[in-house]
Amino acid sequence: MTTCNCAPIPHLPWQPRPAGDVHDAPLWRYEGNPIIGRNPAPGIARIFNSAVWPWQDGFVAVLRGEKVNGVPEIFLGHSKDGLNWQVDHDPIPFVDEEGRSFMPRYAYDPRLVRVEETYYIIWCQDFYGASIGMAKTEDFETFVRLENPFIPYNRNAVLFPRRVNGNYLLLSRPSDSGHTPFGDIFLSESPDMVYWGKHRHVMARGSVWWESVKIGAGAAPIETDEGWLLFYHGASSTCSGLVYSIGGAVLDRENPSVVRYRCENFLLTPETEYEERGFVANVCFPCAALCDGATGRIALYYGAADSVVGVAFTTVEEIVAYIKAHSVLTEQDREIGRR
Ligand code: BMA
Repeated sequence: MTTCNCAPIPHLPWQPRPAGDVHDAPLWRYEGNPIIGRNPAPGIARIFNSAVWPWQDGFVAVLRGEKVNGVPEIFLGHSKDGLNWQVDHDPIPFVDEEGRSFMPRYAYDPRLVRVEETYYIIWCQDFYGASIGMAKTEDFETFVRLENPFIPYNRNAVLFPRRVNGNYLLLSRPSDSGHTPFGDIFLSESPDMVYWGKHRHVMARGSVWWESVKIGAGAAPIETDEGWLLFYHGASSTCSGLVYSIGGAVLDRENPSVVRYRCENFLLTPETEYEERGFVANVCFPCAALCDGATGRIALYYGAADSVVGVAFTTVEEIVAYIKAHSVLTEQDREIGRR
């Protein structure tokens, strides 16, 4: 039995797997999806690829809000149950170290992770080209920008929820300036969240069709006794554009650039109306996975069709067992990722 190292989240949203569910992978959609629909607040046309974390007696979210002028910004959301959300009407007011307003020109695909007593928000933004932006907060009132960790072009940065061997760990996906037709996941280390190095290759885009164009880390990894459970996205090319599915892997606990298990099957692929139809069709894009340490239940938050937010459920035990049972590793997965 696989166990996790997560704190209890007694109020984690949950729905059991529906009887008669015919999906191969044990990851099932919330029946009330989408949980955030279109036009959720004045001036915001769509909220999708967004991340959630427990906060006080409820949850807080960093939301990718596409404004009615088309510019994406990050908005804060609050929820008691993780399913019904109040969305702030103004973007998060980021400041610099001196407290002066320091807003990104655009910001999208945010992730949210607590490490020790600090909450970090990590997103993609303009840095003379698409790259990674970061900020920290301790109270969800003051949000202080950190130095950008990488030069362009880079996207899909995901922080680990604890230091490993004394260093912060950040996954990212080096890219180009457009709709990047390639992409592998890399790992970088930092002693202070400012200087990043010891870069390692983690996983290449896959040899199977659903992740053959590019992959990118999705949710902050969940620590289990088998290793770090990582939900990621994989894109494949079709006659009508890219299709984004959700995949799963388990990374080595002490050396996370080594992949221990990697599922050759997708865990979830667009098939509902709200995933197949929208601003960008056929997208399931995971950004957060919350795990209740008491039960091993997981709530996975994902953007659907670049239009709305959905939730899916699984358990640590079931999903790790499925990933292990269908694991196919390449030489690049197994190696430490240094050349
Ligand atoms: C990627 C990112 C995501 C988006 C996806 C599908 O390149 O921009 O934000 O969900 O494309 O459009």
